[in-house]
Amino acid sequence: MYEKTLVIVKPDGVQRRMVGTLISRFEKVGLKIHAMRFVQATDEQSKAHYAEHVDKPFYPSLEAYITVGPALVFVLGGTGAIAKVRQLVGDTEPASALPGTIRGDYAHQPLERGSDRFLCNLVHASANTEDAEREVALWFGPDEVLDYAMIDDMYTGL
Ligand code: IDP
Ligand code: MG
Repeated sequence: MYEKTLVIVKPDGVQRRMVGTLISRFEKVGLKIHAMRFVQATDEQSKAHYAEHVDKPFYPSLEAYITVGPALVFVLGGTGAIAKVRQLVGDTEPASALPGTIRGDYAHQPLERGSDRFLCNLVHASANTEDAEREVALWFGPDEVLDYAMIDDMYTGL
């Protein structure tokens, strides 16, 4: 099924000049960009986006991390895109993320879950259908999520 999912290049990805590299990883597997915005997230946006984590002990460090500088927020689409993007992104903990995943390849920070410091892992990706719908609507208005044909769509049937 065709799905849309929300992805964020977090501030560490921007500050490490990895925006182009990371977008490229998603384009290479055939995902389509439907929306994109460069944002300095507010504390309120962090709390809304990470609602499930607001009461956890690590939340203050997560909010400090996601608001430390601008982030690139975007919507990607494709068949099974939600699970596909999560697979590409890899495990939350950089040390456990498999080689070949974005976090496994580029996020070398040795911090583990339970730390009260920043757990920098370069990208966010929606975890499931419900989160994807909620997160896309949180960051983009309906008119900002664009549907259009890719070059390969134009040759279908030839
Ligand atoms: P996910 O990003 O792989 O979906 P979640 O468990 O939803 O992982 O956590 C959201 C984000 O919060 C993580 O990507 C990471 O930046 C941060 N985080 C998660 N667990 C911890 C922790 O134990 N300490 C510090 N930060 C954490
Ligand atoms: Mg999550």
